[in-house]
Amino acid sequence: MIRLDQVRSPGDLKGRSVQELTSLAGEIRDRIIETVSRNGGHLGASLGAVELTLALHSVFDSPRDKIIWDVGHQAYAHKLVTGRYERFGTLRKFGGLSGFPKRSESPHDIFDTGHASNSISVALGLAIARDRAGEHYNVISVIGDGALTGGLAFEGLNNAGRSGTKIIVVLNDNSMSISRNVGGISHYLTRLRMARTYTRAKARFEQILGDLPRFGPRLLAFLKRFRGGIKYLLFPGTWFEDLGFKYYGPVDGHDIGAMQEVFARAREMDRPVLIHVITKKGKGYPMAESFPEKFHGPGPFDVETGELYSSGNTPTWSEVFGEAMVEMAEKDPAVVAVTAAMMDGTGLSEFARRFPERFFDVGIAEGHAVSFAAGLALGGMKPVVAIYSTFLQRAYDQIVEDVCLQNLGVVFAVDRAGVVGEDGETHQGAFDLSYLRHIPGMTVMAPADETELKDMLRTALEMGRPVAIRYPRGKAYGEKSREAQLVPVGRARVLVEGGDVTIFAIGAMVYPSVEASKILERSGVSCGVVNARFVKPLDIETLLSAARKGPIVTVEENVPEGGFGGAVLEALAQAGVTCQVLRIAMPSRFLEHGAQSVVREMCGLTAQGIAREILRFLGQSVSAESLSTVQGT
Ligand SMILES: Cc1ncc(C[n+]2csc(CCOP(=O)(O)OP(=O)(O)O)c2C)c(N)n1
Repeated sequence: MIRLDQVRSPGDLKGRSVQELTSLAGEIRDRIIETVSRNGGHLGASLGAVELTLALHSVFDSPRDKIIWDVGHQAYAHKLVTGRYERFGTLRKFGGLSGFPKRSESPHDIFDTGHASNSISVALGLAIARDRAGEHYNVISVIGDGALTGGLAFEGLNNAGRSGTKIIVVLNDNSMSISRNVGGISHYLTRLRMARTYTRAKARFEQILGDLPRFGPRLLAFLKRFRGGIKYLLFPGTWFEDLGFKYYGPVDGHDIGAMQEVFARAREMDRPVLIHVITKKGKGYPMAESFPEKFHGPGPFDVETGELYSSGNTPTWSEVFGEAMVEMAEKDPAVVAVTAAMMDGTGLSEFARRFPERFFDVGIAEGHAVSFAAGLALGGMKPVVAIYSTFLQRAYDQIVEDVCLQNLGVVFAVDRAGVVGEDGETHQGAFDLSYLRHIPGMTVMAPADETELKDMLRTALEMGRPVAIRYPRGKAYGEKSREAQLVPVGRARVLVEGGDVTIFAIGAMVYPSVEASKILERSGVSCGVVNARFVKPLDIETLLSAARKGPIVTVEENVPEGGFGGAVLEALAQAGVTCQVLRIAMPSRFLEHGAQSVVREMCGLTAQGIAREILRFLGQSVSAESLSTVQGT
């Protein structure tokens, strides 16, 4: 019997019996549960894909054969059998293993994934390049039924099927996205799943037809002449076959032997093959099987009880947004919410419960979500589209063409904007200010605290034009909540008066900037702080009056290019004002994973980091003492 700590590479899985691999699956599960319970992570998907991973790696020959994991959140078992067992305890920690496949981490990670639905397209491109080069490896896309709701997956299927290229798609169907999967495709997969009973049903059907005295036998013969015959009648068209794929399934995704057989058959075929594998999300950890949403991507938890370790009572930004949505919806029946498979993550669960007819989970379909919201707005509704900053990148064209060009009243609640933390590069909300700010007609706001988030949501809903409100992951500041008020559009708020330098901060960087000004004061620097509130339109008047006094510092959680600091520079140039400007922002590169606080610190996006940068900028010496004065505030 091989133990997990003896598996150095997938080669060690070759020739092992199903019994050995099944026992290894148990060990892998234990290691995943133990690690995720400490570090947080994508538990359910990874537990569900353990046998699938072992079957793939025991049949195929990675890294010669290329496995592309869609989203990549299910790839923990893959990491464990591809030489990363020892480092697995560092999963998602700063400097440790990434929670997603990373080419820089292992030759077995063929492609950096994190965003859903692209694996078939990537696999097809790779397969065509292989054929052109006269090479003969296999290319396998492993895609979930949730990821299959994304339009990009269909574009991939459409072209892969048509091309006739040798490519294998493993559809890992657990009938769950993060929440229960939605839409017609999900419904269709359920029907295919039912085909397990097809053989029995077919025999019964043939018997019934055969028994019918006059037309029965003739109808039976007629049906059998057609491709798929009775199967098509009972399960109209295996759509994948119509697209050009050889369809195998459904296969039990926890039966290693059964999967090995089908994978070996697929390996020998010289055309597109789709293998439909049925798995259970959270398999092997009863809590995760029973509560798949909670255990999709939990923070640290107690393995015995399944209780998540609490991180205090302060609400998260998403929770504040969700509460505000309920309040707005209570007052205005036109308010509706749209999410792209992130009901819980965006804080909309309570809204969905209270207003099921006004809540739309459209699946992993950000582009569709935005165009759909445009239609809702056109028809007189007030849609709020809640999407994470990085996932909204998928809908850039729809924001430009379908919303802004037509000046429609769609509100974008841009969650996870800024440093995201453990999910790393693919999930950092580093670009939304840049990709939203330049679109004509778009208003871009960022609240400093939860009261302001509620005020901004109310303001945006009253504006009847395209508005984006962006806020980060994690805890808000614990401000007392009150009735939402209107925010004067394009007006900043001066929070601290100061003469030597003025910080213009946006969103979650406002309070750290206020703390930084206190640190600077102790170093003898009089530092004003302005809560900019709007990236667009900018409060030019407040900006110019500060610029007349001295240097300006902008602080934002976005890359500097095209962000808030860029807007300030442009406005100053436009006004013909020459003034020293320091931009403090996320770095101009893809930012690695790690705890949000650690990564923020590394980027200097903390009170002390901001103060340090400003002291350097002003040419003053930076002593540890000067920076430590207001710690704990
Ligand atoms: C473009 C995009 N939108 C949203 C997400 C967030 N997300 C991560 S996993 C997931 C559900 C994926 O479901 P499925 O593919 O069925 O995999 P499962 O978790 O069920 O194994 C979602 C919505 C994402 N990664 N990418």
